[in-house]
Amino acid sequence: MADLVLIYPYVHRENPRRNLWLFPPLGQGFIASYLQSKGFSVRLLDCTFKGTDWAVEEAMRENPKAIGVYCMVTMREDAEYIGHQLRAKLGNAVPLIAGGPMPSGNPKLFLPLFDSVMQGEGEQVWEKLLARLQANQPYNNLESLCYKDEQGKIVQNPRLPLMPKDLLEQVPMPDRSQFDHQGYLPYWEKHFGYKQTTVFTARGCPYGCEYCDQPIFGATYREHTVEQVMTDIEQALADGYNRIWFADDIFMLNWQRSLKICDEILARGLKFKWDCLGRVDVNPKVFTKMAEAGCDRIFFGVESGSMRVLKQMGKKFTPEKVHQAIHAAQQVGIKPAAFFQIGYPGETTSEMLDTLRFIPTLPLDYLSFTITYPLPGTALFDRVVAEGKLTEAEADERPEWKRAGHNVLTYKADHSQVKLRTAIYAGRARFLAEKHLGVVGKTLGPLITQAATVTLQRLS
Ligand code: B12
Ligand code: SF4
Repeated sequence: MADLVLIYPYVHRENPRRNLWLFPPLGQGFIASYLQSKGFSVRLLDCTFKGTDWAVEEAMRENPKAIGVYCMVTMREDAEYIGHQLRAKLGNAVPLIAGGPMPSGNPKLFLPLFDSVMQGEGEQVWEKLLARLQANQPYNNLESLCYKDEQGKIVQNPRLPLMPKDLLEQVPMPDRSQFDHQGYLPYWEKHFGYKQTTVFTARGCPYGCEYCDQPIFGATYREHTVEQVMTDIEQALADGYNRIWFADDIFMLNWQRSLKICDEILARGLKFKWDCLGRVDVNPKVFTKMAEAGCDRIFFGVESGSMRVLKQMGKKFTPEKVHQAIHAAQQVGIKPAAFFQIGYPGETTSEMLDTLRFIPTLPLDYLSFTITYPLPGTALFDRVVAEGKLTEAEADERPEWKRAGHNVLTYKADHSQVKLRTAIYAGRARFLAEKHLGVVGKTLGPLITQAATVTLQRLS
């Protein structure tokens, strides 16, 4: 019997041939280890390979004092399904609490199906909530909780401040013993030929890009110590993984610290490859040491090849900077990867084409395209609402992003979904042709962009 059951409602239902990055729920792992260090028992239920009905059954079997369900934008339907099933079986006997990025940013969507929404960082709030339940005291007046009162009015308590630096530097790293290694290890081996898992070394990002959702940490940045990070890496390797994905928003934000982590990986003789997310405006000298310490790939959030669009996004870098960083990474043997968006509100056809022409000038190993999705809680969402391209009610009713990479248009854009998808297919087609077809690909590439130029100019 566990005091708390935490459910991660992602279910892997994709075409089995698609290679998706599937990772265990790190946030719940952090909550579990923190609460366990305070004497509470926690059971994590990850639906990825086992499904939602299994999680509901297991949650019932645990007979817990509370049940928490995580949610982010792609998981709303499954989180709600789990909420309905638990409510039907348990009535009001056990508090059901929703949390994670989506409930934190838009709590009303989860009320009253859930008794309460916990906004932001979970560790300390759960500690207080479980203590209240143990003492048979009401918990809804706790900071960070949001609920519907008896009149049906939403009450949103102020948020508990984020964990102070000294506490964050002492919290135990995620409880990996509860992750579903039997699901993840063979999945990764089969789909990628290596076994990768995530490690989280620092919380948040101080930049405030217009489209970026920061519902948990806001525009703040706090680090775990190098010692904490190394302990966690060593645990992940001991669990059987041989590749790490540093899941921080930007792994090289404090590049002196990134170098210390690299030094420590080398000093301990740890041999594994790793990936991370990065910005292009980092000191390129860092790449050399990162490569030495096993960095295989950096994912850069490049987003656009148009200076005007980059400025509108608030990226604070130029296409030239993108060039410099991506070439510098490639020169030391790191595979540069990049994320791009198409259909950014206000983007013209000519700016879309700037992106399509910019990409082939970069020595990229991997390319991802997304149709821009204005997430509630972002400045972009507010702009799109102010411009009359989306109403809040429409946004609430539209959990269209049912899976990663869904690429559906979710607001009244200046261009049709067909046009945006055509741009994406053209960008991908040229990238793949040039990457895999040698001289033939180099000849085909410009023809693909030419054809796309004519087509995009014709499509509305
Ligand atoms: C690493 C990462 C990924 C990885 C791995 C995801 C994974 N399963 O681990 C990959 C690359 C696969 C990925 C993919 C996507 N991601 Co992502 N990802 C992240 C990132 C950078 C870190 C996640 C993480 O490990 N955080 C660390 C832990 C400590 O934080 P946490 O999980 O939030 O947990 C804390 C709280 O949320 C809370 N909490 C956690 N669980 C629970 C449960 C309950 C019940 C409660 C009460 C509280 C609670 O307490 C925790 C500890 O304090 C976040 C941004 C971020 N900084 O968090 C984006 C983020 C979560 N991703 C996001 C998005 C949009 C996506 C994609 C849809 C992108 C796309 N275009 O396809 C896909 C969807 C994938 C899917 N499975 O459906 C958004 C979600 C926005 C939203 N409102 O839902 C975020 C916030 C990024 C952003 N800035 O927009 N992602
Ligand atoms: S998009 Fe990247 S750089 Fe911009 S605020 Fe989000 S995490 Fe930070």
